[in-house]
This record gives sequence, C-alpha cells and structure tokens, in this order.
Amino acid sequence: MLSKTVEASLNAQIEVEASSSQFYLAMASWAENEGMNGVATFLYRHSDEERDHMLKLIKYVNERGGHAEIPPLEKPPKKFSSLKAVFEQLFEHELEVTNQIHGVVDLCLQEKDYTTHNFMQWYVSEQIEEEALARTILDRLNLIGNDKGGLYLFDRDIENLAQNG
Ligand code: OFO
Repeated sequence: MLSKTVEASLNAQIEVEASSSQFYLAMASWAENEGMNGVATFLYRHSDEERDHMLKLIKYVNERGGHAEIPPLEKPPKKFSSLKAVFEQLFEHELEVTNQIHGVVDLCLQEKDYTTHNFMQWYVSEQIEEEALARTILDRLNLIGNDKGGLYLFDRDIENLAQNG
C-alpha cells in the first residue's frame, strides 16, 4: 500500500512524464515541418517512450492501492530557433527529469517504501541512457555546426538511431 506522500510524488512524476511526451511531440512536429524527417521520427519515438514511462507509473500506482491521476497539460512551444536549440532543451529537460526522479527515490527511502524504491530503479537507469544519448547528439551537432551536408547526414543517421535504438 502506498503512503499518501509517495502516492502524491508518483502522481507528480506522472505529470512530468506526460509533459515530456507532449514537449517532444511539439519538437517532432516542428522538425517535420522543417523537412527534417529523420529528426522527426526520432522525436516522435521519444515522445512515445515518455508516454510509456507515464503509463508504467499509472499502472503501478493503481496496482499498489493508490489512484493515478491524469493531469492537464500545458501547451508546449510551437517553434524552436534551431535544431541545436531543440536538443539543448531536450537535454536540459532530461536533467530536470533526473532530479525529479531522484526526489521520488529519496522520498521512498525516507518513507521506507522499498517496493516503490525498487520500482523507481528502472527510471534511474533509464535516465543514465537518456542523458548519454542527448549528450552524444549535442556533441555531434556541435561538430557539424552550420554545415548543410553534415546536417543532411545527421538527419539520415538519427533516423537509424530511431530504428535501432
Ligand atoms: Fe526522458 O525520461 Fe521519462 O523518465
């Protein structure tokens, strides 16, 4: 059985995952409009993954005797200034998500909720991968700079990353 405080922090995390999904969906739509189909595919997939993260939390909360709340969502930005800005924002966003996840884990320890602590470890590991991926992408974009050919290849390669990842 979940304590009220753990339930509330998991519900807050549901909102974080839902907003991440929405944010990446907006980025995907922007990229598609800019003709960067590989980037759009990658971001649509990323958005789906965040929705899965949200669903996993919803199911867990309900399974443990809590009530998962479905949050309203803020409208994400429509435009982004550049491809690099998209991935910078994505990286920053993931760093914040990591902090939030660590906050939930911390609360689990305070409340001695070892079951939820164990459940949350999946999110802790996932964040390591997501941060690493975002860092790799940003490094590549920094190398490419404004080189059109480089950006073309980046768009093609990231599509492969989306298929294989
Ligand atoms: Fe991007 O991460 Fe969910 O948790």
